[in-house]
Amino acid sequence: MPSGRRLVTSLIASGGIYCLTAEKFSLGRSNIEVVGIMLDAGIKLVQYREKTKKMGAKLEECRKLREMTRAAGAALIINDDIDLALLVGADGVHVGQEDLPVAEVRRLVGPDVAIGLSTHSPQQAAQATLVGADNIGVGPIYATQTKEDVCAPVGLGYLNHVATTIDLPFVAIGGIKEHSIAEVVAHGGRCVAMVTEVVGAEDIAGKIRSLNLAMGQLS
Ligand code: TZP
Ligand code: MG
Repeated sequence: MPSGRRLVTSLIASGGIYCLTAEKFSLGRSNIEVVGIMLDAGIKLVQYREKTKKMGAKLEECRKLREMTRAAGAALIINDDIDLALLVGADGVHVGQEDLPVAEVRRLVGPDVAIGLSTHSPQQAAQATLVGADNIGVGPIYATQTKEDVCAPVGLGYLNHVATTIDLPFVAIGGIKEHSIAEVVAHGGRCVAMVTEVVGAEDIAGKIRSLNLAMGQLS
């Protein structure tokens, strides 16, 4: 079985839809229910991102999500909480510019866990390669209300810069909707992350089908 690090790296490099949890935007459905629908719809990249839950509740949820993602052959990535990622045997972690530095995260997680780093500028993307990130988030592409303390949108120009000059798997994120996927793909996006467009859909499976279609028809 490939390591989680390889799985995450190859899935991001292959492109497709990357889904993140956000229970407060999930129309009353639990993360477990929502991720179950995502996996049944064929999603292979799931990031657990919960900013307000208590650690004990997060651990319980992530243990279940680990079982579910493993059974589906999907990767589980944990946002921010390195301890949680290690406890549940996640495939990857994702950190921001103001979280623990990538080199320190690597010391904690060892060689087999993928490290993703959010970037918002060409300088940060170049630095990400130097510090040993396995993949980078590129965004926010468009304005978004989903993330608190979010920086101004960096737009499609930055996405195009990463697609053409940075030698790391990357994930376009931030304010992306079904109607904007064409534009994201046209600017080099291959792996596209969405939060509210998916978890906030009444029909999550139907939304994933049409997002896949939008990406597949255009790539
Ligand atoms: N990182 C950059 S923007 C963002 C994150 C986690 C939130 C994206 O959420 P949405 O609902 O797809 O705009
Ligand atoms: Mg963070």
